[in-house]
Amino acid sequence: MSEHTVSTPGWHAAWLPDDAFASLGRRTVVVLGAPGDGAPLVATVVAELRAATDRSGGRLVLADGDAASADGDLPRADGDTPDLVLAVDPAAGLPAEGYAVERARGTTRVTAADDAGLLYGLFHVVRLGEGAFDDALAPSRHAPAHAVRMLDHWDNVDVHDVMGQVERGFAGGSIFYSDGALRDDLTRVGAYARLLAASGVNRVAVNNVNVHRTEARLLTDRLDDVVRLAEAFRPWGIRVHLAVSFGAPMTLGGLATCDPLDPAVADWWTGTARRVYEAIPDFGGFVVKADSEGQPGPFAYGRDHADGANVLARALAPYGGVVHWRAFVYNHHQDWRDRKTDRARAAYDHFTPLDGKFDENVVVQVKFGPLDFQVREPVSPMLAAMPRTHLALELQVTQEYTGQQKHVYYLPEQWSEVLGWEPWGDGRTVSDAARDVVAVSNVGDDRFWTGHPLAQANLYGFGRLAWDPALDPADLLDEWVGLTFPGADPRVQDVLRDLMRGSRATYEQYTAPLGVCFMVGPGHYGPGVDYYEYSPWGTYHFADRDGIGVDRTRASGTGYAGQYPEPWASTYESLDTCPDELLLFFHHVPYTHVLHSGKTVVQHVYDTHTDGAARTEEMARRWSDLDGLVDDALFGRVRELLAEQVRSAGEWRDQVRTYFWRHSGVPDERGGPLY
Ligand code: GCV
Repeated sequence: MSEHTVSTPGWHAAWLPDDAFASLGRRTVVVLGAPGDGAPLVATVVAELRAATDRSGGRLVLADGDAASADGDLPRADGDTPDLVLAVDPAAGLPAEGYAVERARGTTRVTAADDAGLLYGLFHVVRLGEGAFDDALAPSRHAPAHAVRMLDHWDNVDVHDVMGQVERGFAGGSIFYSDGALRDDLTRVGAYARLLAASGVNRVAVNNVNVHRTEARLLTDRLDDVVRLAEAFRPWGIRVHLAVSFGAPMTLGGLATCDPLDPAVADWWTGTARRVYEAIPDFGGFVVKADSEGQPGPFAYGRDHADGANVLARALAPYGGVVHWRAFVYNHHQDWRDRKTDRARAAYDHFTPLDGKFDENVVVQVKFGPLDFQVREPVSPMLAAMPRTHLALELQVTQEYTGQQKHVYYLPEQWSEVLGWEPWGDGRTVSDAARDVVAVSNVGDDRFWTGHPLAQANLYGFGRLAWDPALDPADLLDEWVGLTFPGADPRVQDVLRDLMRGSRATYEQYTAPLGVCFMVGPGHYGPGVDYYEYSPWGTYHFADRDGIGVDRTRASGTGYAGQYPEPWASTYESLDTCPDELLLFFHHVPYTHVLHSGKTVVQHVYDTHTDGAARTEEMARRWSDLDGLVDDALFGRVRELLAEQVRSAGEWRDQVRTYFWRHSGVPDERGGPLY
């Protein structure tokens, strides 16, 4: 449990405070053809509208008729022209989950493809606030870029000895489980589902991909727990997935093997999937971490990952379920003396030879970079190398390496860069290459949901970017501020812009420089320049008195740069063209190597660390301007965490600067302290 967990009931409203519905709630709203037509999400929309209009004095009218009949003459609400009409119209030619918004003759109209579209259309109107009723509102059509927008929870049912209740969780315990069991009261899960629906998320995997003993049983004799979770998510259009262990036929089924090509193993998965669907007809599917960091997998039987994924996929196929099979496969028993093995190469080397061998309902889930959710690493080349395989891009909302929800780090800035990156340099993006977008959740039972209240913006931003990767992170930030702090003093927006825009760049400045990865201490928090350097998990910087960085070129290094298509293979291969921010990821260079910026590597490190840490002090000062302008508890929490960020950034600054000084012997030309 974090020190922030409160025992009293109640939680922060995040981006759905009642006031965010005020513009809508004051109006006369008509829902056409609802409810009771077998579309449960329409009932959710009606309940939201009823609550909003009751609170703010508006009026809700449920009218008969379909959307088409209302085209000319909008339904009258006892003589009034309605301000807002919402209707599902399957004939409107909108993509699944999509909706259109237009305004004419004093009425705003939301036409949805289906009931999910109606729900998303409602939240669109909420986001617009008064703007939804402005005659200047331009007509617009909306549909998700990605059909599957999923959050993976790394929640354990039992508290794990090392990883706790939520692996890499920084916001208290799990909102699902407590003390070895599903919580009795799932009201908060419903509130969470509502927040997710308002951001655009439509799938949730409810347990850790490291599937331990108790958690494995969610698939079988603890399935009732998953049934209850599915019930809590269903009214919000969210389907539930389960992380399962590849070893389940042995550990749960009592078989002597889990060889994917053994017919008894296939039968076990078939029977198990059937029972899951009998209990949860809209179950989403399985998430699998196999042959990865000690989890069982097909390698033990001389089989490959396609064999492994397909046996599960065939069990799910009759019901429309999918397998998200993770590509996070690498050797975590490396020898730092071995300079050939390169963790960055591993996923590509294992998976790309299998392109085209995965069944239709397998989605290979790829972390955005080749290592592990670092502040700066190149985009994984695998995302461009499996054209005959469905891929999911995996992001991490929980800030494992990015400040653990103690540091302000507005992740959409980084995700937007990843989603929009063009692997072939020809306009096609990562978002085009990945069918699904998935992220590890940052939520816990903390009253602010995310520990750091400002980390709520990351959760919100994930859903919005998964829906529309072209959204500008700066606009998304304003949108989140507008919803979370409705009617606040304009200084709130100014300060939050100041703190959060560019916060990824600030974090990068004071932590691992120029694409060197890890450099983190135990638990992946705080500086540990050599902490991983001689460990079996990989070697990340090879610093000595002459230079630093990993040679990943084809010419003289591990060859990783050659996993990219052109133009990137050549761009990264050459010192002349490799972008500064990734220099040490791809090249080993002397400390005096001159960057494109004109600075030497070592002076760049001195300067960025000094400036980045100083910036956190400014951030803390800026926040103090909001005393009295935002909720006291929220103000206090952020102030406390900023103090920790300032402390931690100072520690990073001093350790990294001193490390570079002691290894290079080059003084800081600006003359800052070195120890
Ligand atoms: C769930 C990193 C994390 C692990 C995590 C793993 C993964 O290595 O440190 O806690 O395990 O990624 O993504 O499977």
